[in-house]
Amino acid sequence: MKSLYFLPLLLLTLSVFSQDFQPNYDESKIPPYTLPQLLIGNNGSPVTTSGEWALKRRPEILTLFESQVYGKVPSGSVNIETQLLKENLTLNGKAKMKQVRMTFSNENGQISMDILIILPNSDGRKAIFTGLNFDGNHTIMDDPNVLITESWVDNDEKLQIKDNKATASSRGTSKNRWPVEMIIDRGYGVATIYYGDIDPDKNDMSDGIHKLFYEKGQMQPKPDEWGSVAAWAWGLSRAMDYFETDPDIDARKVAVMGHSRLGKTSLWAGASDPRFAMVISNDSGCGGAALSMRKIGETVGRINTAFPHWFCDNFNQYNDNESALPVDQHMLIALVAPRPVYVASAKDDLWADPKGEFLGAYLAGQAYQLYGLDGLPTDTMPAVDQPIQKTIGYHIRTGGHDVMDFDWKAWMDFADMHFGR
Ligand code: GTR
Repeated sequence: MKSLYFLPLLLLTLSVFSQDFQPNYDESKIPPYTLPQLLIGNNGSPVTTSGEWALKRRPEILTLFESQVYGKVPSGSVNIETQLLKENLTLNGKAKMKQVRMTFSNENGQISMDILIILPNSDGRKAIFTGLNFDGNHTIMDDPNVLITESWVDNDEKLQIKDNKATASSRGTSKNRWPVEMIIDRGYGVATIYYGDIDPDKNDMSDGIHKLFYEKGQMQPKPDEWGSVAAWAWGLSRAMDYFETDPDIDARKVAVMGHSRLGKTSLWAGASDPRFAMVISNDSGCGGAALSMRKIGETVGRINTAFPHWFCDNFNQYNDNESALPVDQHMLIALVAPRPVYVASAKDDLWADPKGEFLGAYLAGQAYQLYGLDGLPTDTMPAVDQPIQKTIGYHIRTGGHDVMDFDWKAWMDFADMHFGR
């Protein structure tokens, strides 16, 4: 996804980052930096009330993230057709499962995304956790009723995936990240979508949802138009459109959750779509909850080189040039205010910069204070495995880059608190 305009910059970036990127993990080697001010408007005046925040400052920041980081959704439209494909009981009758297909089409083409929904088998609308998955809906549980994605998937020897086609060999292989039964037992539902249904995770902008929004002759997004993260977030918002129509779901209690690149996505989905009542990012790192200006672990230049399709092309301007950024990631988290937001880190996940993720969450607190709500109480990180849960939540757990039961338990406690259970 590289327009010619950016060719010189791209060549420079490749030479600097491709061969021997050496991540810095030493706090004492972080270059001095000055973060952009969350509560000073573009015109230089301070923002002191929630009204000024909501009406002026928040839209300014949102626009900056749209044009400089994730890219905006182009104007244009698609027809949406929603179809209930399959409905059955699962988990020994404890839960009901629905599979809903949303098909997006226009004169440029057609794609479909399947939402797998599992809800406690009892009366009443349910609060749910929704999030994208990496390998297909059929990987999150063993139930053979879950349809196998027909979309492009990455080849994977371990999962026996060849020719970019998923098969039953990968069924249930992500179930450790999706403790569905534990979630159902706590009274919540789960709704998940394979991210590749929305946009295959490869540097090819001729497929996925991007293509449906091209103007005549357009081959790739413009420099300020959406990369894959924003496309995946768009898919989550379309799922939200569906949740609003499902009588079994309480659409006012939808928590959007994601891990790693999909944690960057859940933050952007929650920032750009206020219908998500709670936002959770797990190990989201660079381009997620971590402050870019710390340049520790993964950096902007490195991420744009390794994954040129995730962000908009304008984001390349900040490769090894973080001090020029008009926003940093604490401002992304602040866009969720006053809704509850949770940032989770893992102790051994240094690539994602746990301290930078913590500081992002801590500094976002300024926006919450305007609403009289509590963010994180201090700028000192909590001990490992000791969640802090205010309107902003944070924990750093034992272990590495993954989603574990510890994380889910903490998020459900947080949801109990904020969803009034
Ligand atoms: C890494 C990438 C991270 C993170 C991760 C993932 O390779 O550098 O930013 O997104 O992938 O999504 O698993």
